[in-house]
Amino acid sequence: MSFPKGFLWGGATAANQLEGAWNEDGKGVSISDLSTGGTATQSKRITPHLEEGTYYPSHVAIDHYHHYKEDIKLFAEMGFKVYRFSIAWTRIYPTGFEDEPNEKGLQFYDNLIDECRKYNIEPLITICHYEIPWEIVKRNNGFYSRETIDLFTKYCRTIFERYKGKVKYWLTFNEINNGTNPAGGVLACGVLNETEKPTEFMHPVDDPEKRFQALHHEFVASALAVKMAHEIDPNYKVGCMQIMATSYPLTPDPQDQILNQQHNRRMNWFCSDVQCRGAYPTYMKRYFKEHNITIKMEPEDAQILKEGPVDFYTCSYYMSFCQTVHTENTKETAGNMMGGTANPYLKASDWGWQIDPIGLRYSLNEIWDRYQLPIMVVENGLGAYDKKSEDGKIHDDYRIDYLRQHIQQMGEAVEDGVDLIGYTTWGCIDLVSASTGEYAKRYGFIYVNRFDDGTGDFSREKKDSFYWYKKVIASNGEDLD
Ligand code: BGP
Repeated sequence: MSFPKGFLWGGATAANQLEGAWNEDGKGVSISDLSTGGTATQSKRITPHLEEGTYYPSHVAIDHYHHYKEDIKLFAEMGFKVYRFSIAWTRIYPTGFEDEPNEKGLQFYDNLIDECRKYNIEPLITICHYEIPWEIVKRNNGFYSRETIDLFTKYCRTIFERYKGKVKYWLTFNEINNGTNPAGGVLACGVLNETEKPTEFMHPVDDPEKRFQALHHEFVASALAVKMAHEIDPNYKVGCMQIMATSYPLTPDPQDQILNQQHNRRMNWFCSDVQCRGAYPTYMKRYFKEHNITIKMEPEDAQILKEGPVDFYTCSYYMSFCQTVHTENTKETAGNMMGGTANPYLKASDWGWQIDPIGLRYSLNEIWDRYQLPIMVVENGLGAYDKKSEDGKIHDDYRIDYLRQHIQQMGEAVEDGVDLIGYTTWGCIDLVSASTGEYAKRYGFIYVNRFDDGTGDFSREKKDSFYWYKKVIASNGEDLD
């Protein structure tokens, strides 16, 4: 299996899950800073105010803000060609409403980018990764208000101008299509219909019309950002970022095919169709009609979408589900902020996400056939309980197995003709889980001594997967042993 020359191997993180320093150097409060810890069975909560004595994992996370040099050095040692991270909007515009950006926040990302450049690591920057400023959530219900488009494009202009010449790849909204689900709508769109009392993250007060209206504003904001980026620097490439929640019909019953097609259209294709093709797909008309959803659009919106399609497609990929009308003997399975019918041919991770490497090959082919745009897999990995062995080391052969099988299937997709240009594994260094707010769910090649009871000295250690991934990168994906 051979990957194209110049293939971008690397890892991915998000500011709120690793930086910590939540109120340092002028940073404001984001929705994630008001998210408590949780577990797979106990939903994390979003609280309207900081509760005394409550634990908020983003506040310290893995303290990357003060360890970034050490962390980037370790990424460089593995041979990373690319590092995907996000900028915390609240470091640049603390509430989102200021006229002038926060210089100290801008400086932090200057330093981070320079550190990557020092090792020839290409930065891949997510502009908005579940980190909408809390003031925007409170005052505007996130992207539900049209005003938030301007707040977002102001932020984009600031960072596009500031980092010109040092960055090539940008992603507008992380997992934008998560906004088609209730919990995802909170994180991806900042739509929180109840801000006076705590919200159980997995069970928010949901208003689908508001979520889809917010998504519309994100589409417009994203298209404006793409156009602006190209005007500021013609070398900029701007991508979309989707959750690829691969889904199969459980049985050959034609009813299952239709159910699955409808599910896929809403979940996996709607947002990328708008962002890659520059227009709403016709199939959503019926969905909106049947769900009593009316989206307010301004006359200029269609033209804005048309003028701002993305340059490349990216997605996260962790697991797959099935769809069926025959629910009598089926089991439900957990997944990335959503659930579905379990596939009897697949095994699940410790958190119940069904592991499906072939689904990655299948989906990459589907994406390529649909858009003919370069593709990057910008999240993939295994969240697992890592335990130190008697020799004091983490022998994470289960993680290596997971990644090996997914890389093999990406290789198959490349052979199939897919224009795959990069791969960044999720949580290349242990960090806080997005869905459950835990440290215990670890993804990294690098172990971080920090635990859910608040103990740990933040020291970093290499796991077995660290040395393995280094070989994978050095051999451009040929040595997977
Ligand atoms: C994606 C998010 C990431 C990340 C990952 C793993 O949905 O973009 O932020 O955390 O999933 O999910 P979790 O952290 O819940 O295991």
